[in-house]
Amino acid sequence: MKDARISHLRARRIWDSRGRPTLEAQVELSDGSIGLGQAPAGASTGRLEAVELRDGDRDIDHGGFDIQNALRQCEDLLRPRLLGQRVETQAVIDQHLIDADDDPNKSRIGANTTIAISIACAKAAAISQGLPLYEHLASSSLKTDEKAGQPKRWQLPLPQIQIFGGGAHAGKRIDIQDLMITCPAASSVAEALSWTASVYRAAGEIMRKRRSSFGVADEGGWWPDFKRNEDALDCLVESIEEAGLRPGEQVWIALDIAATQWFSKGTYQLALESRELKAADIIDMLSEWVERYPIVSIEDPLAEDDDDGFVTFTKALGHRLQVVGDDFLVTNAQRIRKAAAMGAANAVLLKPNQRGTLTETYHAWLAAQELGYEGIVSARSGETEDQSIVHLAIGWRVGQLKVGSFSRGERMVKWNELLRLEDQLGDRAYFAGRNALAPFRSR
Ligand code: 2PG
Ligand code: MG
Repeated sequence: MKDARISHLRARRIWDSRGRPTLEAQVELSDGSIGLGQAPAGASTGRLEAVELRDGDRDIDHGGFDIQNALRQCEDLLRPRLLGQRVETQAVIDQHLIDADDDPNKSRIGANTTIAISIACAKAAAISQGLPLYEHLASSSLKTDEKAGQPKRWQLPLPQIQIFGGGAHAGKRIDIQDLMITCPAASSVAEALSWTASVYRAAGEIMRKRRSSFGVADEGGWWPDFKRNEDALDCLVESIEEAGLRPGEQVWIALDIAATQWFSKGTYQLALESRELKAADIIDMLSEWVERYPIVSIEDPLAEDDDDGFVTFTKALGHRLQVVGDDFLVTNAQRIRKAAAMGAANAVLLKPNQRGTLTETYHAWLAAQELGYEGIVSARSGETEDQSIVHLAIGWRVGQLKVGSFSRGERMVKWNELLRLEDQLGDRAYFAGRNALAPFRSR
């Protein structure tokens, strides 16, 4: 690589898919390469996520969501530290960001500030080297990890795609947050997305025929209008069948319960059905669903602090189901190690802004691999046109990718990028398909 160093760093306010302010970082190198990085934002965030810096005062601009403070951190604190630095090794540039805050959770400078810069640096470095981002990410992480050898063939992740969006993304209209499908039996990304399009359309038709509301939730899934949570699951199975596909053979269900959102004063509250449940009741209810529906993956079945519940659930169902920790593991290598020691969960959601740098996200993925956990790179409910998570999944060889539903531009740019890369890579890549999911590998 040429001796390219950061010559300009600028952060600006842009707007995310919920119309809220977010931060875009622009990094320019001495050879003229420019990288842009944009911070996504969650709605159902884990207590232990790295801190998103917002101005916080509801009486001032944009309901407290503005990011003037984060912009100042970039200008006053990070810019002087980063100017003149080289970017070809991501771990080195990210260490500067990590060192700028005494708090590993980045409460001073904000993980939204650092993730935007971290991504912008990776993109600028890729451009400077004339490499696609996924290839730069693979080779840049190689230097810190000998296991990550440059793959002979790239792996394209299996998508998890939302059909109905509930919970915090749909005014709690139903309790389950994400009702998704995954198509491990498809032969390619193109086929998986084509099946998904048919299911998404069929679900929309069913909602229209029932004269249910047919707007969309935050991530583009149909706005749910059901009396019981199970009605949504029944409707999802019906949509798969209406699309001419076989549930449990071609298309499977993946759920994000986001149970932290249900937890209040020591119990789990299902608002839709006016029920109050204990952890054991939730486990019974989900076990029943797993018997009745073709469910292959459940994310956050219990609240983020319910270690015992997670362990019991994983013991009961972990052999036949992917048990994903999102709020529970917060993309944190330490939390993953602790969970593995307890026997809680068997897969981790990887959200770069939950930690604040690409390198820390990668370390979470390395810890997960060592411990035999699956990985799913994930977008947030508040997104931008940034496509870098698609490249992360490919470059780091993560088996699955979750970016919300099959509508709205901020989602479709990512699915279309994955399709584009499948087409461009041809024989140099293969679709992860069934191999991405442990329950299918052991069958
Ligand atoms: C999640 C994500 C995406 P949010 O919980 O997995 O669905 O939601 O970004 O609001 O945390
Ligand atoms: Mg989640």
